[in-house]
Amino acid sequence: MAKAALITGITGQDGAYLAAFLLEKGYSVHGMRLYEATPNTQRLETLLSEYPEQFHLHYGDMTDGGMLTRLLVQVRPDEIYNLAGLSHVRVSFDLPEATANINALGTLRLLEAMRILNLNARFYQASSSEMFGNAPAPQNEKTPFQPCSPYAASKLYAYWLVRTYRDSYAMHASNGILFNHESPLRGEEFVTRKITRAIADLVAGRSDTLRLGNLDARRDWGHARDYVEGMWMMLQQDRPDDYVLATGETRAVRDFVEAAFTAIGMPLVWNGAGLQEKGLCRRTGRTLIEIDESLFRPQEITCLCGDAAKARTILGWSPKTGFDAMVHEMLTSDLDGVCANDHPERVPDVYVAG
Ligand code: G4F
Repeated sequence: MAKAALITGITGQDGAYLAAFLLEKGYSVHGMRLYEATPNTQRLETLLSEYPEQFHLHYGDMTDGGMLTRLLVQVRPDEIYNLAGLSHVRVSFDLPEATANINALGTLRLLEAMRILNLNARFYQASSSEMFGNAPAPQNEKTPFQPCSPYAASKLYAYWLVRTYRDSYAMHASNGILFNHESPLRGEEFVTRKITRAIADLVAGRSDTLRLGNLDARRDWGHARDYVEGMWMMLQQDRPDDYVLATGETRAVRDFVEAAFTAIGMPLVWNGAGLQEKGLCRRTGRTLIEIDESLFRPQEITCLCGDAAKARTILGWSPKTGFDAMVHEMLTSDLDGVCANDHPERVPDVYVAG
Protein backbone atom coordinates (compact mmCIF):
# COMPACT_ATOMS: atom_id res chain seq x y z
CA MET A 1 0.00 0.00 0.00
CA ALA A 2 1.18 3.55 -0.73
CA LYS A 3 2.72 5.38 2.20
CA ALA A 4 0.87 8.40 3.60
CA ALA A 5 2.73 11.60 4.45
CA LEU A 6 1.40 14.58 6.41
CA ILE A 7 3.04 17.94 5.69
CA THR A 8 2.30 20.86 7.99
CA GLY A 9 2.99 24.21 6.35
CA ILE A 10 2.08 22.77 2.94
CA THR A 11 1.43 26.19 1.37
CA GLY A 12 5.02 27.41 1.75
CA GLN A 13 7.96 26.99 -0.60
CA ASP A 14 9.24 23.78 1.02
CA GLY A 15 5.75 22.32 1.34
CA ALA A 16 5.21 22.69 -2.40
CA TYR A 17 8.55 21.13 -3.36
CA LEU A 18 8.20 18.31 -0.84
CA ALA A 19 4.63 17.53 -1.92
CA ALA A 20 5.76 17.32 -5.56
CA PHE A 21 8.66 15.04 -4.59
CA LEU A 22 6.51 12.67 -2.50
CA LEU A 23 3.62 12.55 -4.99
CA GLU A 24 6.11 11.62 -7.70
CA LYS A 25 7.28 8.77 -5.43
CA GLY A 26 3.70 7.48 -5.14
CA TYR A 27 2.93 8.71 -1.63
CA SER A 28 -0.53 9.76 -0.63
CA VAL A 29 0.13 13.33 0.53
CA HIS A 30 -1.94 15.20 3.11
CA GLY A 31 -1.18 18.87 3.58
CA MET A 32 -2.25 21.00 6.49
CA ARG A 33 -3.06 24.62 5.74
CA LEU A 34 -4.36 27.53 7.73
CA TYR A 35 -7.88 28.74 7.16
CA GLU A 36 -7.62 32.09 5.37
CA ALA A 37 -10.41 34.17 3.85
CA THR A 38 -8.30 34.40 0.69
CA PRO A 39 -6.77 30.96 0.09
CA ASN A 40 -2.98 30.80 -0.15
CA THR A 41 -2.68 27.67 -2.29
CA GLN A 42 -1.19 29.17 -5.48
CA ARG A 43 1.99 27.10 -5.18
CA LEU A 44 -0.08 23.90 -5.07
CA GLU A 45 -2.65 24.41 -7.84
CA THR A 46 -0.80 22.39 -10.49
CA LEU A 47 -0.20 19.48 -8.11
CA LEU A 48 -3.82 19.51 -6.96
CA SER A 49 -5.03 19.12 -10.53
CA GLU A 50 -2.34 16.58 -11.49
CA TYR A 51 -2.89 14.32 -8.47
CA PRO A 52 -6.60 14.62 -7.52
CA GLU A 53 -6.70 11.17 -5.88
CA GLN A 54 -3.34 11.32 -4.12
CA PHE A 55 -3.16 14.87 -2.81
CA HIS A 56 -5.46 16.16 -0.05
CA LEU A 57 -5.56 19.44 1.84
CA HIS A 58 -6.90 19.84 5.38
CA TYR A 59 -7.52 22.97 7.42
CA GLY A 60 -5.43 23.06 10.56
CA ASP A 61 -3.48 25.22 12.94
CA MET A 62 -0.38 24.57 15.04
CA THR A 63 -2.03 26.43 17.93
CA ASP A 64 -4.93 23.94 18.13
CA GLY A 65 -3.81 20.71 19.80
CA GLY A 66 -7.19 18.98 19.65
CA MET A 67 -7.40 19.57 15.93
CA LEU A 68 -3.86 18.21 15.40
CA THR A 69 -4.83 15.04 17.28
CA ARG A 70 -7.96 14.58 15.17
CA LEU A 71 -5.98 15.10 11.98
CA LEU A 72 -3.49 12.39 12.96
CA VAL A 73 -6.37 10.01 13.70
CA GLN A 74 -7.93 10.79 10.32
CA VAL A 75 -4.77 10.57 8.20
CA ARG A 76 -2.73 7.94 10.13
CA PRO A 77 0.45 9.12 8.39
CA ASP A 78 3.57 6.99 8.03
CA GLU A 79 5.70 10.12 7.83
CA ILE A 80 5.13 13.60 9.26
CA TYR A 81 7.04 16.63 7.98
CA ASN A 82 6.63 19.55 10.37
CA LEU A 83 7.30 22.56 8.14
CA ALA A 84 4.68 24.90 9.59
CA GLY A 85 5.91 28.01 11.28
CA LEU A 86 6.36 31.70 11.37
CA SER A 87 9.56 31.75 9.34
CA HIS A 88 10.57 35.39 8.91
CA VAL A 89 13.35 36.32 11.33
CA ARG A 90 12.71 40.09 11.21
CA VAL A 91 8.97 39.59 11.78
CA SER A 92 9.65 37.35 14.80
CA PHE A 93 10.97 40.43 16.65
CA ASP A 94 7.56 42.06 16.17
CA LEU A 95 5.55 38.90 16.97
CA PRO A 96 7.69 37.06 19.54
CA GLU A 97 4.83 35.46 21.42
CA ALA A 98 3.05 34.25 18.29
CA THR A 99 6.38 32.92 17.01
CA ALA A 100 6.86 30.87 20.18
CA ASN A 101 3.27 29.66 20.16
CA ILE A 102 3.38 28.42 16.57
CA ASN A 103 6.99 27.25 16.19
CA ALA A 104 7.81 25.99 19.68
CA LEU A 105 4.50 25.03 21.31
CA GLY A 106 3.07 23.95 17.95
CA THR A 107 5.79 21.32 17.66
CA LEU A 108 5.09 20.25 21.25
CA ARG A 109 1.37 19.84 20.44
CA LEU A 110 2.16 17.69 17.41
CA LEU A 111 4.64 15.48 19.26
CA GLU A 112 2.25 15.12 22.18
CA ALA A 113 -0.57 14.13 19.83
CA MET A 114 1.71 11.44 18.37
CA ARG A 115 2.63 10.20 21.83
CA ILE A 116 -0.95 10.13 23.13
CA LEU A 117 -2.11 8.24 20.05
CA ASN A 118 0.92 5.93 20.18
CA LEU A 119 1.35 6.78 16.51
CA ASN A 120 4.24 4.92 14.97
CA ALA A 121 5.05 7.59 12.35
CA ARG A 122 8.46 8.98 11.42
CA PHE A 123 8.81 12.67 12.24
CA TYR A 124 10.83 15.37 10.49
CA GLN A 125 11.35 18.72 12.20
CA ALA A 126 12.27 21.80 10.18
CA SER A 127 15.09 23.06 12.35
CA SER A 128 17.13 26.02 11.16
CA SER A 129 20.69 27.23 10.79
CA GLU A 130 19.40 30.42 12.41
CA MET A 131 19.82 28.52 15.71
CA PHE A 132 23.61 28.87 15.32
CA GLY A 133 23.40 32.65 15.54
CA ASN A 134 26.88 34.12 15.49
CA ALA A 135 28.70 30.86 16.33
CA PRO A 136 31.88 30.70 14.23
CA ALA A 137 31.53 29.23 10.71
CA PRO A 138 31.52 26.58 9.38
CA GLN A 139 28.66 25.31 11.54
CA ASN A 140 27.77 21.63 11.87
CA GLU A 141 25.77 19.32 14.17
CA LYS A 142 28.37 19.73 16.93
CA THR A 143 28.49 23.55 16.89
CA PRO A 144 27.01 25.06 20.09
CA PHE A 145 23.85 27.03 19.33
CA GLN A 146 23.68 30.77 20.01
CA PRO A 147 20.17 31.87 18.98
CA CYS A 148 19.77 35.62 18.63
CA SER A 149 16.19 36.13 17.49
CA PRO A 150 12.78 35.09 18.86
CA TYR A 151 12.55 32.91 15.73
CA ALA A 152 15.82 31.11 16.50
CA ALA A 153 14.88 30.65 20.17
CA SER A 154 11.54 29.12 19.17
CA LYS A 155 13.26 26.77 16.72
CA LEU A 156 15.78 25.75 19.35
CA TYR A 157 12.98 24.82 21.77
CA ALA A 158 11.43 22.63 19.07
CA TYR A 159 14.84 21.12 18.22
CA TRP A 160 15.43 20.02 21.82
CA LEU A 161 11.88 18.76 22.13
CA VAL A 162 12.43 16.48 19.13
CA ARG A 163 15.58 15.10 20.76
CA THR A 164 13.77 14.71 24.09
CA TYR A 165 10.85 12.80 22.55
CA ARG A 166 13.24 10.67 20.50
CA ASP A 167 15.26 9.69 23.56
CA SER A 168 12.39 9.45 26.04
CA TYR A 169 9.79 7.64 23.95
CA ALA A 170 11.92 5.91 21.27
CA MET A 171 10.27 7.99 18.53
CA HIS A 172 11.73 8.08 15.03
CA ALA A 173 12.10 11.88 15.13
CA SER A 174 14.84 13.78 13.28
CA ASN A 175 15.94 17.40 13.01
CA GLY A 176 17.01 18.77 9.65
CA ILE A 177 19.15 21.83 10.40
CA LEU A 178 18.70 23.55 7.06
CA PHE A 179 20.70 26.52 5.88
CA ASN A 180 18.95 29.09 3.68
CA HIS A 181 17.26 27.51 0.68
CA GLU A 182 15.67 29.52 -2.09
CA SER A 183 13.80 29.06 -5.37
CA PRO A 184 11.27 30.78 -7.64
CA LEU A 185 8.67 29.73 -5.03
CA ARG A 186 10.41 31.59 -2.19
CA GLY A 187 8.24 34.22 -0.46
CA GLU A 188 8.90 37.72 -1.73
CA GLU A 189 9.70 39.00 1.77
CA PHE A 190 12.95 36.98 1.89
CA VAL A 191 15.96 38.76 0.50
CA THR A 192 16.82 36.60 -2.53
CA ARG A 193 13.32 36.57 -3.98
CA LYS A 194 12.85 40.22 -3.05
CA ILE A 195 15.86 40.97 -5.24
CA THR A 196 14.86 38.86 -8.26
CA ARG A 197 11.28 40.10 -8.12
CA ALA A 198 12.44 43.73 -7.83
CA ILE A 199 14.68 43.30 -10.87
CA ALA A 200 11.69 42.06 -12.86
CA ASP A 201 9.68 45.09 -11.69
CA LEU A 202 12.54 47.41 -12.67
CA VAL A 203 12.76 45.89 -16.13
CA ALA A 204 8.99 46.21 -16.56
CA GLY A 205 9.18 49.86 -15.51
CA ARG A 206 7.04 49.27 -12.43
CA SER A 207 9.60 50.49 -9.89
CA ASP A 208 12.78 52.56 -9.74
CA THR A 209 14.91 51.43 -6.83
CA LEU A 210 15.28 48.43 -4.57
CA ARG A 211 15.58 49.14 -0.83
CA LEU A 212 17.62 46.66 1.20
CA GLY A 213 18.98 46.28 4.75
CA ASN A 214 22.30 44.73 5.71
CA LEU A 215 24.25 44.05 2.49
CA ASP A 216 27.16 42.45 4.31
CA ALA A 217 25.34 39.59 6.06
CA ARG A 218 26.63 36.29 4.67
CA ARG A 219 24.42 33.29 4.06
CA ASP A 220 24.82 29.76 2.70
CA TRP A 221 22.20 29.68 -0.07
CA GLY A 222 21.08 26.42 -1.71
CA HIS A 223 18.07 25.39 -3.79
CA ALA A 224 14.92 24.28 -1.91
CA ARG A 225 14.32 21.42 -4.38
CA ASP A 226 17.56 19.76 -3.25
CA TYR A 227 16.81 20.29 0.44
CA VAL A 228 13.40 18.60 0.47
CA GLU A 229 15.04 15.46 -0.89
CA GLY A 230 17.37 15.59 2.12
CA MET A 231 14.34 15.80 4.45
CA TRP A 232 12.94 12.62 2.93
CA MET A 233 16.32 10.86 3.11
CA MET A 234 16.46 11.50 6.87
CA LEU A 235 13.19 9.64 7.37
CA GLN A 236 14.36 6.65 5.31
CA GLN A 237 17.20 5.90 7.76
CA ASP A 238 16.82 3.03 10.23
CA ARG A 239 17.89 5.36 13.05
CA PRO A 240 16.59 8.89 13.61
CA ASP A 241 19.25 11.59 13.92
CA ASP A 242 20.00 15.27 13.30
CA TYR A 243 21.60 16.53 10.10
CA VAL A 244 22.87 19.81 8.69
CA LEU A 245 21.96 20.45 5.03
CA ALA A 246 24.03 23.19 3.41
CA THR A 247 26.16 23.94 0.35
CA GLY A 248 29.32 24.86 2.29
CA GLU A 249 29.60 28.14 0.32
CA THR A 250 28.83 31.50 1.85
CA ARG A 251 28.07 34.77 0.09
CA ALA A 252 27.06 38.26 1.20
CA VAL A 253 23.69 39.76 0.31
CA ARG A 254 25.79 42.22 -1.73
CA ASP A 255 27.16 39.27 -3.79
CA PHE A 256 23.64 38.04 -4.52
CA VAL A 257 22.53 41.50 -5.67
CA GLU A 258 25.61 41.90 -7.86
CA ALA A 259 25.19 38.44 -9.40
CA ALA A 260 21.52 39.07 -10.19
CA PHE A 261 22.05 42.52 -11.76
CA THR A 262 25.08 41.27 -13.72
CA ALA A 263 23.02 38.34 -15.00
CA ILE A 264 20.57 40.73 -16.71
CA GLY A 265 23.37 42.84 -18.16
CA MET A 266 23.21 45.72 -15.63
CA PRO A 267 26.41 45.37 -13.56
CA LEU A 268 26.52 47.54 -10.43
CA VAL A 269 29.03 49.90 -8.93
CA TRP A 270 28.81 50.89 -5.22
CA ASN A 271 29.03 54.45 -3.99
CA GLY A 272 29.08 55.85 -0.42
CA ALA A 273 29.09 54.01 2.89
CA GLY A 274 26.74 52.88 5.67
CA LEU A 275 23.13 54.01 5.31
CA GLN A 276 24.20 56.39 2.51
CA GLU A 277 25.62 53.61 0.33
CA LYS A 278 23.98 53.21 -3.08
CA GLY A 279 24.22 50.69 -5.89
CA LEU A 280 24.41 52.38 -9.28
CA CYS A 281 24.11 50.98 -12.78
CA ARG A 282 27.72 50.96 -14.00
CA ARG A 283 26.70 51.95 -17.52
CA THR A 284 24.11 54.68 -16.89
CA GLY A 285 24.85 55.84 -13.32
CA ARG A 286 21.19 55.35 -12.39
CA THR A 287 20.57 54.54 -8.69
CA LEU A 288 19.23 51.00 -8.41
CA ILE A 289 19.86 50.10 -4.74
CA GLU A 290 19.33 52.17 -1.59
CA ILE A 291 19.78 51.22 2.06
CA ASP A 292 16.78 51.22 4.41
CA GLU A 293 17.57 51.22 8.11
CA SER A 294 14.17 49.71 8.99
CA LEU A 295 15.17 46.48 7.23
CA PHE A 296 18.01 45.77 9.67
CA ARG A 297 17.30 43.41 12.57
CA PRO A 298 17.88 44.29 16.24
CA GLN A 299 20.65 41.65 16.14
CA GLU A 300 22.26 40.57 12.89
CA ILE A 301 23.82 37.20 12.12
CA THR A 302 27.08 37.94 10.34
CA CYS A 303 27.99 34.68 8.68
CA LEU A 304 26.28 31.35 8.17
CA CYS A 305 28.18 28.63 6.32
CA GLY A 306 27.23 25.00 6.82
CA ASP A 307 29.30 21.85 6.95
CA ALA A 308 27.05 19.07 5.63
CA ALA A 309 29.69 16.30 5.83
CA LYS A 310 27.46 14.10 8.02
CA ALA A 311 24.53 14.27 5.58
CA ARG A 312 26.91 13.57 2.70
CA THR A 313 28.40 10.50 4.40
CA ILE A 314 25.36 8.94 6.06
CA LEU A 315 22.47 10.03 3.81
CA GLY A 316 24.41 10.28 0.56
CA TRP A 317 22.93 13.79 0.17
CA SER A 318 24.59 16.64 -1.66
CA PRO A 319 23.15 19.76 -3.29
CA LYS A 320 22.72 19.51 -7.06
CA THR A 321 22.00 23.12 -8.00
CA GLY A 322 24.84 25.65 -7.90
CA PHE A 323 24.49 29.30 -6.90
CA ASP A 324 24.56 30.77 -10.42
CA ALA A 325 22.02 28.27 -11.75
CA MET A 326 19.72 29.08 -8.82
CA VAL A 327 19.95 32.84 -9.39
CA HIS A 328 19.32 32.23 -13.10
CA GLU A 329 16.22 30.11 -12.40
CA MET A 330 14.77 32.66 -9.96
CA LEU A 331 15.41 35.60 -12.28
CA THR A 332 14.02 33.84 -15.33
CA SER A 333 10.88 32.90 -13.46
CA ASP A 334 10.29 36.44 -12.17
CA LEU A 335 11.10 38.08 -15.50
CA ASP A 336 8.71 35.70 -17.25
CA GLY A 337 6.02 36.28 -14.63
CA VAL A 338 6.23 40.07 -14.51
CA CYS A 339 7.33 41.24 -17.95
CA ALA A 340 6.48 38.56 -20.48
CA ASN A 341 2.88 39.62 -21.03
CA ASP A 342 3.22 43.40 -20.79
CA HIS A 343 6.68 43.98 -22.20
CA PRO A 344 8.05 40.88 -23.96
CA GLU A 345 10.56 43.11 -25.77
CA ARG A 346 12.10 44.09 -22.41
CA VAL A 347 12.81 40.57 -21.10
CA PRO A 348 16.61 40.33 -21.08
CA ASP A 349 18.53 37.12 -21.62
CA VAL A 350 19.77 35.90 -18.26
CA TYR A 351 23.44 35.10 -18.21
CA VAL A 352 24.65 32.05 -16.29
CA ALA A 353 28.25 32.15 -15.14
CA GLY A 354 30.46 29.08 -15.35
O1 G4F B 1 16.26 36.19 3.34
P1 G4F B 1 16.29 36.47 4.79
O2 G4F B 1 15.12 37.18 5.36
O3 G4F B 1 16.58 35.09 5.50
P2 G4F B 1 17.12 34.70 6.97
O4 G4F B 1 16.87 35.77 7.96
O5 G4F B 1 18.54 34.27 6.82
O6 G4F B 1 16.20 33.47 7.35
C1 G4F B 1 15.87 32.45 6.42
O7 G4F B 1 16.79 31.39 6.51
C2 G4F B 1 16.79 30.69 7.78
C3 G4F B 1 17.83 29.58 7.69
O8 G4F B 1 19.05 30.06 8.16
C4 G4F B 1 15.41 30.16 8.04
F1 G4F B 1 15.38 29.50 9.23
C5 G4F B 1 14.41 31.30 8.06
O9 G4F B 1 13.09 30.77 8.26
C6 G4F B 1 14.46 31.98 6.72
O10 G4F B 1 14.04 31.07 5.73
O11 G4F B 1 17.58 37.36 5.16
C7 G4F B 1 18.89 36.99 4.78
C8 G4F B 1 19.83 38.12 5.10
C9 G4F B 1 19.68 38.65 6.53
O12 G4F B 1 20.95 38.83 7.11
C10 G4F B 1 19.03 40.01 6.37
O13 G4F B 1 19.42 40.95 7.37
O14 G4F B 1 19.52 39.22 4.25
C11 G4F B 1 19.57 40.42 5.01
N1 G4F B 1 18.75 41.42 4.32
C12 G4F B 1 19.23 42.58 3.80
N2 G4F B 1 18.23 43.27 3.25
C13 G4F B 1 17.43 41.38 4.11
C14 G4F B 1 17.10 42.55 3.42
N3 G4F B 1 16.51 40.42 4.43
C15 G4F B 1 15.22 40.66 4.03
N4 G4F B 1 14.30 39.71 4.32
N5 G4F B 1 14.86 41.81 3.38
C16 G4F B 1 15.75 42.78 3.04
O15 G4F B 1 15.42 43.80 2.44
